[in-house]
Amino acid sequence: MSDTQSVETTLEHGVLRLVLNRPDKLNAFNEAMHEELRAGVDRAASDPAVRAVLLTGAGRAFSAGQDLGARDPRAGGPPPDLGETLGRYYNPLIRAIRGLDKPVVAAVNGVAAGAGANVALACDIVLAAESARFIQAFSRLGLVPDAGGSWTLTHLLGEARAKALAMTAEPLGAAQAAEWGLIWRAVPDDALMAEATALAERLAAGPTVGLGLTKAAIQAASDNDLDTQLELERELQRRAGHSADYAEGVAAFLEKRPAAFTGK
Ligand code: T3D
Repeated sequence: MSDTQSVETTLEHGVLRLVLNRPDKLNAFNEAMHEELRAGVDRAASDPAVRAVLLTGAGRAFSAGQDLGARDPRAGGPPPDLGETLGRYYNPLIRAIRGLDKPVVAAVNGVAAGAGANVALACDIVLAAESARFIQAFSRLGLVPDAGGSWTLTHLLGEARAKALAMTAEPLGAAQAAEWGLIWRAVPDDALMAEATALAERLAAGPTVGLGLTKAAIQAASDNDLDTQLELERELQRRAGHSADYAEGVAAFLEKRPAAFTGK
């Protein structure tokens, strides 16, 4: 069921599918799209029926980043406070995706530019159509990478590649992005949605508590030393061990049958 204009939202088989839906603007972010996407992520957090999220774009693009139609300097007036937009929309969105205790899959169906690229890269598992490109378009406008891009690129690729991508704004193809470890996998265009849906449904049928804790552990690893991370693993494993899905997983193993996880 579609319930919004700028982001189409459907829930099926435990997967909340969020489709950025401004295809005539290559799904560029305006305020309405920000608000609807944020509402979708918030629903994923609060609705126990949601056990995974799939984020993709309508039409030929994933997202071209900020809607530049709302940034026309020829309209006159003082320069916009771009820090305000980041503080109000992009930063909370990235924090919400990273903080969500459920898996988020991105299916990058076409070009992902500027903040559009970095929203995709904030997701937990990123699949991209072979024809898709990631463009750190900011330098073409005199801006810096945002939506977490300066952090994500540097953590995943290292300074050399992060700086080159950000300073040149050269498009990075999906296959190269996968080879460099920026995304999980490049997929033939006509197979993308089926593969991404199957992956999201598989995750949605998984041990949701354990997957959420796994996400938290891996995200924390970038900033922790080994001792701190070992202590974190101990704490998270204690919590995972209290989940119903852990009991089910062990029972299923001992009974030589597939586990039927409930997400609890
Ligand atoms: O501002 C703040 O609040 C700070 C936050 C900033 C975050 C950012 O994301 S800054 C970066 C903004 N994004 C860009 O700079 C990318 C701009 N777009 C492009 O460079 C190109 O469109 C693409 C490389 C993504 C795709 O090129 P192409 O040739 O496939 O398509 P196109 O012809 O350029 O675009 C198709 C239509 O989408 C076109 O509209 P038209 O002429 O058919 O009516 C184009 O104007 C529109 N479009 C594409 N990107 C945007 C956009 N409209 C508004 N905003 C866009 N970002």
